[in-house]
Amino acid sequence: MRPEDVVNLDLYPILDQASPERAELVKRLKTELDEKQYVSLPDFIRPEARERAVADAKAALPRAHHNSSQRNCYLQRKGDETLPSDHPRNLMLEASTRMLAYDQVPDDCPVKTLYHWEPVRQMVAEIVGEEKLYDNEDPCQPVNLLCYQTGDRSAWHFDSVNAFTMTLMLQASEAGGDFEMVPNTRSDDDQNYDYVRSVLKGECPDDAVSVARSAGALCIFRGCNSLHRVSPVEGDSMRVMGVFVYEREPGIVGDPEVNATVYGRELSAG
Ligand SMILES: O=C(O)CCC(=O)C(=O)O
Ligand SMILES: [Fe+2]
Repeated sequence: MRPEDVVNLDLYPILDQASPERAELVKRLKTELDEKQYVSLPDFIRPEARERAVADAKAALPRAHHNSSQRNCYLQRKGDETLPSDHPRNLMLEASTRMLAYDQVPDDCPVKTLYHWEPVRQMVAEIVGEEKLYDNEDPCQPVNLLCYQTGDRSAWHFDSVNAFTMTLMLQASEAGGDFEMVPNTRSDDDQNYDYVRSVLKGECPDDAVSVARSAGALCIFRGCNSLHRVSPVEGDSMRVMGVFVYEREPGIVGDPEVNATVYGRELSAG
């Protein structure tokens, strides 16, 4: 499929850099991201492209890496014995997801077509306030298909490395699978452990916003300082999410240890 047939250009006229419609759209989305820490772009891809990507995910699913683990919200599997047992670093939460790495997704899958298309990359750059973004060049990380079957979930966490995260809902679950976020749970210079603990313990449910995600919706969020999770998926429909990583510099590849954990890749000896 051509990129023009993947992206819904009727709703998102991103092709003409000079058009006032595009400028207006990007400005609105940037303001929303700055205010809420997330912004959702409904019907960003066309139904045929979405269906193709779901079919690709289903075909590759037997090779997916099943991540099933206890971890804290900093994505660590080990706590810190020097801290109290109810310190956020010692609160271990259960997560279970099925991960398809970039090199397990067919090259003509619409999620790759979209990711590598300059008009999308440039639109995202402007929304997140970067002059320019680059594709990640790791064999595993640039584009993933993250699948959630019945009972799968992602536990409260902060995203570690990236200033923003971009996801695309390809297929929603029948029930559950809600993306929830507590905006600005911490800041760059304050870990805010007491508040983080309250959220992890379920003591402030009203602070979490549930981000509506219909199939086809693109979401850009700042997950570094805002705790977020995906509630357990219910029903037979697999929740399929495209996850995209753009970089501020060219030539970025991932950390082999991260790839071992997230994608189940062997760490080469030495
Ligand atoms: O599956 C989702 O909606 C969220 C995934 C997530 O937390 C992430 O990619 O950082
Ligand atoms: Fe995340």
